[in-house]
Amino acid sequence: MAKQAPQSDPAQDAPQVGAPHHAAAGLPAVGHSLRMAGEQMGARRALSTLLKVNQQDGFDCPGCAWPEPDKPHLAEFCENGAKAVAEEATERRINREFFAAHPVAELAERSGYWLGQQGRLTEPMLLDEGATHYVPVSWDRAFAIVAEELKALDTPDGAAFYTSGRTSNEAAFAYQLFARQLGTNNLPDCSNMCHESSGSALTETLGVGKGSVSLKDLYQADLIIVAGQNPGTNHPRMLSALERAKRAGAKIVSVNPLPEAGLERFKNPQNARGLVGHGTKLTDLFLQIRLGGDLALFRALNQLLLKADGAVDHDFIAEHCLGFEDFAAEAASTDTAEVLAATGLPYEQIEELARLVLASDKIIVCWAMGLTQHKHAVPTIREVVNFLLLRGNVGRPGAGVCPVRGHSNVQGDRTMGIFERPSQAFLDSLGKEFAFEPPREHGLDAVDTIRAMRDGKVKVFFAMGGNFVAASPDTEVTEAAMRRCRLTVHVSTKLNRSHVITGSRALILPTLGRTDKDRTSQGDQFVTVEDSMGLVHSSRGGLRPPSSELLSEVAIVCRLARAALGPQTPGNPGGVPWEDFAESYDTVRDRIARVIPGFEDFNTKVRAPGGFALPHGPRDSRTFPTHTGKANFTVNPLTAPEVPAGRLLLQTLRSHDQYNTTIYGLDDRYRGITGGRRVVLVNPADAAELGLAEGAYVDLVSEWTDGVDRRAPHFKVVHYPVARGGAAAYYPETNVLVPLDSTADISNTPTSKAVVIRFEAAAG
Ligand SMILES: Nc1nc2c(c(=O)[nH]1)N[C@H]1C(S)=C(S)[C@@H](COP(=O)(O)OP(=O)(O)OC[C@H]3O[C@@H](n4cnc5c(=O)[nH]c(N)nc54)[C@H](O)[C@@H]3O)O[C@H]1N2
Ligand SMILES: Nc1nc2c(c(=O)[nH]1)N[C@H]1C(S)=C(S)[C@@H](COP(=O)(O)OP(=O)(O)OC[C@H]3O[C@@H](n4cnc5c(=O)[nH]c(N)nc54)[C@H](O)[C@@H]3O)O[C@H]1N2
Ligand SMILES: [Mo]
Repeated sequence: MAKQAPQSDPAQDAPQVGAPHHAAAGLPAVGHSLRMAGEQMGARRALSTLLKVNQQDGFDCPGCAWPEPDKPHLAEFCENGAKAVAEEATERRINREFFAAHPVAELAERSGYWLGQQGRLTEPMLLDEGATHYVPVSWDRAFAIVAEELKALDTPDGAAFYTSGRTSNEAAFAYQLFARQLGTNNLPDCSNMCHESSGSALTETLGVGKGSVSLKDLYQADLIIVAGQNPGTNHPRMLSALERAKRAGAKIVSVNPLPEAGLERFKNPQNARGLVGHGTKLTDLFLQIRLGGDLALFRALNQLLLKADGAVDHDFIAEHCLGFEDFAAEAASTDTAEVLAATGLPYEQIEELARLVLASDKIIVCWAMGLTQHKHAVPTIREVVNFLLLRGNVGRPGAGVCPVRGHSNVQGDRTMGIFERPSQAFLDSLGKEFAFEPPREHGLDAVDTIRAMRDGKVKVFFAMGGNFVAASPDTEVTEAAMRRCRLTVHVSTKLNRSHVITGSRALILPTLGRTDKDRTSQGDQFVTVEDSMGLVHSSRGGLRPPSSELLSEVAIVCRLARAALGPQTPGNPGGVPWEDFAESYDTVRDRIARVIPGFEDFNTKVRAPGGFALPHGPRDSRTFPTHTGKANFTVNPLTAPEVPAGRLLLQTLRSHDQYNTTIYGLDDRYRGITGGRRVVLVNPADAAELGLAEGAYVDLVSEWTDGVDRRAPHFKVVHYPVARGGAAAYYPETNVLVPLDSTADISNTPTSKAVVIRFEAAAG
């Protein structure tokens, strides 16, 4: 039997601190995943469900976007994937009695952890104007309310349609079509806060805003650089790929302000050696870089390579690239003193990395939030591309760019048109297929949506999944912005903070998750997703849905579209067969096949075992669909975050027991922290200078040019081997510290890895 949800809300600021681990996974990971799954689902349901994860007839793990190998292991999931599955497939339920018992004001005082622990949502709920409690509402009435509020807007741009990255391709395609038929490109998504910097940098330099490598490339690489990523926690199955690469002779370099356990040593839980032995040592060279020092590192590396004999692939550059001379001149001017200050690394380590590079024919660079969430994130990633282009490491086996995506279908959602700045070609194709004129003006991204709500310009906020209030920066500003809306709507599986910080009216629309069986009048339906490496495959849930009231995301979009756009029969301008879409996802896929390049014969190709790979010009044929038609070198002046004396730079990161804003538990096992989340990790030398005793309680106060002090109270100081000058604490508790206007140049991504803070003794 599954255990009941906790009644009380445990204190989160009294953690225990032990020694950090030096290896990831192994037997403890297996034990943790099964225990948590058993608590939420009961042992039998847990086992049968977990055996379906990432199998060809099963469902795509809602954990992360890491691809499945050709021949999946019998248990192709990881500890954290199992937690994500258990979180969704839990047997706990939230019913109308729950909402009757808890006023919204009380729920707003609860932690995100407690809210999530209550179970799956089971019926549509309405919080009416002036009401204190959510009450049940019929689906028809719910859609009528949204339609009514949309009609009352002066302009369609008064609405914003957010997407979190779990939404299937079919739902995403229908959703963006609905928004554009309504007349707006306001389609912000979690990507705006995540890998947008990668998309911006890669589109400009290579012409495709996605990674250029497959799993096979990783297995063939000579050198893999992992910068700004913690795969042991966030992409555990990547460790299996790194282990395999390592056994084939690859060298692995990790660039990180923290010594992350997963990158040091990996005990593969899928084989006996990993379960009981010492595991595989993964990292050959660890560069403990200062926060935001990566641009300086790659500039210095490029400078060294330009000086080395025969290091530059002149043939590749002459045939495929532009801008090499300007880049080379800039790189040659790199000032070593500036590099040392920005990176905090001994120069010998950078030289050692250069030697590894020169000894390697095929190189891959992997990265995640450690590179993307900085003010200079886009130039940093552009400089990574310069580094790879220099030696022709794009568009051949074993080499390329590997931005490791987060949400399991965040890449697919973008491919389907979830983007506030769609290309004209995409809009042309969409408009032609459905005989309507899509809006051409760019819409709002996540940060601009918050500004527009704050300023009263966006009045209807609709979210397809996610937890916008908790995931966004500047929590107080974002919450006030949400409260100014006329209507906030969330299509969700679980209760979260965004349901209780609401507009004048609010709706919770409960939906099926990945693990649930999706049955319509046309039989069992499956959906499709695209992984981090551009492979599209199907996902089919098998569990009985938590309630017969739930609709799929596709059905919700289609019924809403019908209610908001009015009756349109096929053949009429703008006619979309919404009813067919809702009943048969093949009919959605047939349209995707006609609108989006690479999806021709979608319904046939996706039924092949393992699905199919989307075309990728740079990878497949060294064709670069950039504005110049070539791969572009870029000039990226050296910058690094500036931190005044007496302050540290804070990065906000994930613990081992969370999925973004979903908190599974209060432990961060690999970092040795248990029983709480309100900790701040500080280097002992910095702590000594700042007078921060181990175990002391402090308030974190961020400083920004607007002069406002943003405060996160009561964090326990932990002395930890982080790079000097930086500190680390968990997201989302620290989002209150990230100023809304502190965003990356070009991509507008919040600088969640670079917040200047001071410490004040905590009250009480
Ligand atoms: N279990 C689990 N899996 C997840 C998620 C989750 O929350 N839980 N989230 C998913 C999502 S949406 C995403 S985007 C990914 C996130 O995956 P990650 O990017 O791995 O997540 P973070 O915890 O933000 O970790 C950032 C890493 O970058 C390092 N870092 C920070 N700043 C810098 C820097 O300036 N330079 C360098 N070189 N390193 C730096 C940090 O020390 C840390 O190791 O994971 C996905 N998978
Ligand atoms: N300070 C700071 N802020 C950050 C980050 C950071 O590193 N630091 N990281 C950023 C990143 S990388 C990201 S991606 C964003 C994440 O932002 P979001 O994607 O908005 O947040 P999540 O926490 O992943 O959303 C969790 C909610 O999604 C709903 N959900 C889960 N599964 C489904 C489903 O199948 N369908 C539907 N409709 N709903 C579902 C559940 O109700 C759950 O409560 O946060 C960003 N914010
Ligand atoms: Mo993300």
